[in-house]
Amino acid sequence: SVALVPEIQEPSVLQAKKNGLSGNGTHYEVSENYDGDYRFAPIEEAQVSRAMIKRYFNMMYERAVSDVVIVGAGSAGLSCAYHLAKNRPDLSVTIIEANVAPGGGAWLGGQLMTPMVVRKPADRFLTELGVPFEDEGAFVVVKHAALFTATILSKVLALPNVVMMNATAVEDLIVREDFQGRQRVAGVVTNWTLVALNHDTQSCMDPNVITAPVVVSATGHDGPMGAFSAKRLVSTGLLKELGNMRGLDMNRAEPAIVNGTREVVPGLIMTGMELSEHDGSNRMGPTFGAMMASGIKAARETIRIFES
Ligand code: AHZ
Repeated sequence: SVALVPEIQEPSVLQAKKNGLSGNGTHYEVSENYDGDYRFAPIEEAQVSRAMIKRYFNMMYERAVSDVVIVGAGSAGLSCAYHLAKNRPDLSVTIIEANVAPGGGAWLGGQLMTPMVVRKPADRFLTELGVPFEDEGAFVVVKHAALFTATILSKVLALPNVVMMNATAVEDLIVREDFQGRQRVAGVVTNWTLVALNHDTQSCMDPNVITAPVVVSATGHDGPMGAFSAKRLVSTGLLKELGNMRGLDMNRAEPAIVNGTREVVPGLIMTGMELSEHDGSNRMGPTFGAMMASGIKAARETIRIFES
């Protein structure tokens, strides 16, 4: 039979020599000499493409059926992912993030300033992650919000049961009737974010799907894409109307978000500031403890569903 897709050969000795390198095809002479003789192992350009493509599309293939999909990789979504994936290594956790850069608003504190304020007792989560802070009594301050976000991102992505597709938007929810006749969220509908933003400029660009028994929505408050699931629940008739986020009140807002974190419709757990739009609770502004504690609670709720 004729191979339609040829195997890429290891860069040949000839090619290696042409590039001024010596080697026998598998063992290349490399040099980490920074004084003008730094030599890399040779590569065929297509090897780079295939190294990425096969991993990415294998990942998409496998995660088309996931145990949990987390929508949004802001402070709430990442806190949920960390607690969930660490405590249940048997569950496949798939994070979908619309932006190229995961982290949501948690690269900064408030008004584009870098320090991040976390009210006690949520500082315990920082200690668990190994993020240093200054203690101010009732609250602690991380010197730069990016220190929290970079640390939790690196820990989440290192967990073997977690994958993240960024630059990918959740465009819709899969909603099915369960055996009791109740409407149940059973997964998400995805598209590349660049496509999701261009549905008005091109003819139909159909999406893709990921099924999961539990979806955790952590898409933040209203914005270009925010409060996605809360709004979609309204347009599908599963929620009568949006509560709409109320004005800033730190003391009311933070406990309301954490204590309100729950399965808002069967199969869909909501966490973080998206809940303020769903429930009509206050915003807290630049204090992040509620995002961490709400993410952890969403993870616990998810585990409870899998254990029931
Ligand atoms: O890109 C969004 C962000 O990274 C992502 N997202 C939104 N819609 C999406 C969709 N598909 C995939 N349809 C989507 N991803 O969700 C992430 C939300 O992160 P965030 O930081 O905006 O929300 P959060 O709830 O994790 O943290 C909120 C932080 C805030 S806002 C606030 C206030 O305004 O008072 N206070 C705090 C602490």
